[in-house]
Amino acid sequence: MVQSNKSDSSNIESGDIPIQQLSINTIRTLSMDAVQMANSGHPGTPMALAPLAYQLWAHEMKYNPSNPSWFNRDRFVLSCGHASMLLYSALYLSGYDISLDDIKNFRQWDSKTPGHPEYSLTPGVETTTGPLGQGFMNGVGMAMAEAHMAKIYNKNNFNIVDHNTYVLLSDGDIMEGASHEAASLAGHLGLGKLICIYDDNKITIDGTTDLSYSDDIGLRFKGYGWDVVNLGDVSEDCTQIGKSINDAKNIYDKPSLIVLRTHIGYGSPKYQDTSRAHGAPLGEEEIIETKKNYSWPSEEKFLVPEAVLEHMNYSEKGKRLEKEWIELFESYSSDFPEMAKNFKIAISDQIPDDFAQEVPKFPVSKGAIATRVASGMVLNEIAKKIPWLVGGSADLAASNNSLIENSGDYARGSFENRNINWGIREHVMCAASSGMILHGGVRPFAATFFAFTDYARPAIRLSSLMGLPVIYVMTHDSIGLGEDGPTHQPIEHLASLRAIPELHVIRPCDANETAIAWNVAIQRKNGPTMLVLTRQSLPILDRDVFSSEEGLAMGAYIISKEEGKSPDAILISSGSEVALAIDAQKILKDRGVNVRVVSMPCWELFRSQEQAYKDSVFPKEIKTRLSIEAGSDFGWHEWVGSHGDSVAISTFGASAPGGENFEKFGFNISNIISRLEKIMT
Ligand SMILES: Cc1ncc(C[n+]2csc(CCOP(=O)(O)OP(=O)(O)O)c2C)c(N)n1
Ligand SMILES: [Mg+2]
Repeated sequence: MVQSNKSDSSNIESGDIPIQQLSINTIRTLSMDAVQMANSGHPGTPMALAPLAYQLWAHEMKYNPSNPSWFNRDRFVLSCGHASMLLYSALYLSGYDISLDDIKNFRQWDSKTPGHPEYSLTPGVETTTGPLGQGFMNGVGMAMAEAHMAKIYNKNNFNIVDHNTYVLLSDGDIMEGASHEAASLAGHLGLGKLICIYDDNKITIDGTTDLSYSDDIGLRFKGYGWDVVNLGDVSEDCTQIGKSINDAKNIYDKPSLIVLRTHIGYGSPKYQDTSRAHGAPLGEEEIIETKKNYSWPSEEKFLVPEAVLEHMNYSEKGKRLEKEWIELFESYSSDFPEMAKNFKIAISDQIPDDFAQEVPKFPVSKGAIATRVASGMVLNEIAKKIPWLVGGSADLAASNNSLIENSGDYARGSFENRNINWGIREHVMCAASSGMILHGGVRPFAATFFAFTDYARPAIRLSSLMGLPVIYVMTHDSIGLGEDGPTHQPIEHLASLRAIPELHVIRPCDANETAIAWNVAIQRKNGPTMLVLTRQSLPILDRDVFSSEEGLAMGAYIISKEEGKSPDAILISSGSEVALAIDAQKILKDRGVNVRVVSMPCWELFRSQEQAYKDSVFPKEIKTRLSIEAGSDFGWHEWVGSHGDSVAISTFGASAPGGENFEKFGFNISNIISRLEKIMT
């Protein structure tokens, strides 16, 4: 660090400091000032990585700040989302729709510059990051989507899909188990367009990394099949950084990891290379001393030299890049009109108008069929209509019925295929599915056993937070799966997933509800849907006798009406227990108890209905309500009320045949009747 006594504006204006260094120091000081003003945030990493950010946004990346959604832009993911001021400073200086006031509003209510980057809030932010490791996995999905689209749509000299995904990784990102899934999959697939930079600063919150970590990162990633370059201690050397990025751009068959030794809190006399620089404002005095070290006017705050704004503004270049691409796309359209049309449909996820009519119906004559099996049949019909639907399972494709029959395996060299073999990697499966949607041009589904949503919950939560329409296909949904036993039998899962805001959890009761569930999931564009499906066969309900399965779209509907004007009680059920509730209704009728059966496959959809509809399903005066669902009763009070009760499971399941489990856990007519009688008296 070169010490300088000059610390007034004359120094900045004199032209003594090269524009590159001025730009880097602007990123640094903006980050320090914003964190200080917010009195919270993470200054140290933006200070250290300012040269890298400068090099990426000013020289290496292809983007158009005037149109952040230009399809062929490079994607940048700040996996270590806590360093958000690095991203905001870079986006502001390169000309995105972010003002200096937005920077000053860092971390404030309703600002464009939240504590951690949030997708759709800030132009140029490609994904929401903060939980370490997630951004890495999203980036893998983006690169997978790019490879898929490039393989399908690029023709002759028309590389209409041709861009890189850059991901910035911190020690935390690399330590998280998620990084193993991400790196292993990316290496296996040979995602050459994925370029990750590891911020090797040897500091985390609790101190130096040697407290908890001594991996040989180069060896680890080489083992995964990556190209690894250890740049060493050159974090101030933009030429070397630029060269390594260019080398990485020219590697097409392997993802790249650039390991860059950096110094957190760079330039801070007291805090450089200490964890103190990680997550707290430096303090006014330390900022003054640090600015002196940068030869920066030490008393000035949020100083942005005109020359830097001019130098870093990428608008003209960005517009030119996009224009060139539009011209390329126009020529492509005249040579390959059908492909161009399909490309546009795919990137806008344009579901055909008549799609709902194409969803299959299952006649009662088909006999009993598991909802997972029905799902597989529906999926294959849908896949014909929506060729940009891709997806797969975490090594349970046959059990999840998640194979698209007329397509092959998505793999190195055959990225055009639609069946993704995620391997036993539920977490990256879900997070990369989000990444694929964020990239655009594909609509992914992700499948595993319902109990193993636990392995992917952080990614499912983020897809909900971002409002991404991933479709989760979760089979083996209860004790009904049988002999595999309690490790595999979901109990609290329905409740815990229903607790995630914006996630639609749908548990259909038969094959026809399953078909409607798929339709509802496909049509939803502003958030994820989880289909919760049985392993075991379920009867197909005769819709000439019972209400139409279309009721699923309302979240809950009267599937089997009471006799006469008003019921004595309401049985509310979902999935495999609905048929049982209907059987109980018959027996109760013989005993002179007149009940209504409500199929309630999706709480979230039902909540969004008008009050009048909700009251028509659950009339306020009918307080005798019993829910029947093979899972925790947590949350059911919302529907059964204080007079109601729940036939549910409050322990773990058991290893036994599914039918026996149901019997033993009280999912039988006699228990339903006795529980109902208790609340009727
Ligand atoms: C999954 C997860 N666990 C914990 C945290 C809290 N946290 C934020 S940053 C961080 C580690 C900081 O070290 P590093 O990732 O190396 O970032 P640096 O301080 O070097 O910028 C932790 C534990 C988190 N954001 N996400
Ligand atoms: Mg670190």
